Amino acid sequence: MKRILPSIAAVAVAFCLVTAPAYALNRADLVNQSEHVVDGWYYNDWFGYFEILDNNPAAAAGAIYHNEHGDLWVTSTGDAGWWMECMEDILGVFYIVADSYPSLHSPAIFSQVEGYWGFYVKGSAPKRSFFDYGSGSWSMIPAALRHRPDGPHGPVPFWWVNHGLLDLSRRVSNHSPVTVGQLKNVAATAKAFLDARLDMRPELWEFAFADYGGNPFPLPLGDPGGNHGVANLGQLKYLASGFYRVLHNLDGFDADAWLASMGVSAIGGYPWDPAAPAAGNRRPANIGQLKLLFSFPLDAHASARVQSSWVGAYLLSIGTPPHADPDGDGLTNLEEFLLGTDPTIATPSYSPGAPGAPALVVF
Ligand SMILES: [Ca+2]
Repeated sequence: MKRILPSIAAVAVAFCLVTAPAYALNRADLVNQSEHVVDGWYYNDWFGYFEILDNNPAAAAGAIYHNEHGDLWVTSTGDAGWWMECMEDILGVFYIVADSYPSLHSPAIFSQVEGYWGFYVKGSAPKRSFFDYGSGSWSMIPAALRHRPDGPHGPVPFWWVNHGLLDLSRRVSNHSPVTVGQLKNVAATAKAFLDARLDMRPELWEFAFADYGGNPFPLPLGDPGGNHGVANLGQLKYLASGFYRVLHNLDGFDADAWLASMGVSAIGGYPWDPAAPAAGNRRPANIGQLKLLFSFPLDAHASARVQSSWVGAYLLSIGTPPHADPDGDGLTNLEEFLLGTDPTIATPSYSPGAPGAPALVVF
């Protein structure tokens, strides 16, 4: 930090020439403008979650861990904003003002990503997109920068936020019990996410739940009385089971490695012991367990796809050889399943340029 402080002061002076210094804000002011959530964590409407790392909220300068930006050293600018320096020397230094955030300024003399007025796209972590007003182009910050898409309520992936599963302004303890309504809402949303993300077919959900009680979807959401009851571990495991069958049959996503990073061992493909005494299933499920089971970070694994070998296993289970072509149209049963065509009726050829080929419509 010491090496940049004199230069920060110099630029702060430069800024003062163009932005009249009405007042000075330091890190303690940032803390005071935010709501204390839990432990060292704070939250405010414009900047989101951050954690102070020195247990000293009154410090005028110091480190914070920000939910999306990572480790930052925060100092005063001498006026209405803050200097925030990336402590891993990747993002450089940013000048941030509450009224204009997520627009921010990175002076060229410090920044390793070119000096510019940029616009940070909230929620674009871990890739973290910035729009450079100077060049009129987008830039992406390397995902390697330390980042965890969580907060005091974490771990939670961004698809939870993007699908409205999490109200970041509310405090919920991981030890709170889960209601049946919350469990159904999370499971239904997770299914909708996977349906869109993996182009899941309904038949694969049937297959995924076949060994663990049968496909529960669509869930009976309209049950106001029951929805306020406390969900138990058996219900949680049942609803999560099909998801883990799907997650363990993806290319491009290692479910076991992800669980291991969370401190959980998968036993027989499930993040719980299937041989555990059934009596334990009547214990209440808590919010932390719900988040853990449904917080698979697929939005960070863009290449993840359902394995064709798993689809083939499903086809075999219903007596349809995956590589056979009973209608002789040149498409195997596996290909027809993935295309959504009927494997018993020859699909018209649609090679590019063939007469009558369907046009590709781009919206
Ligand atoms: Ca065929």
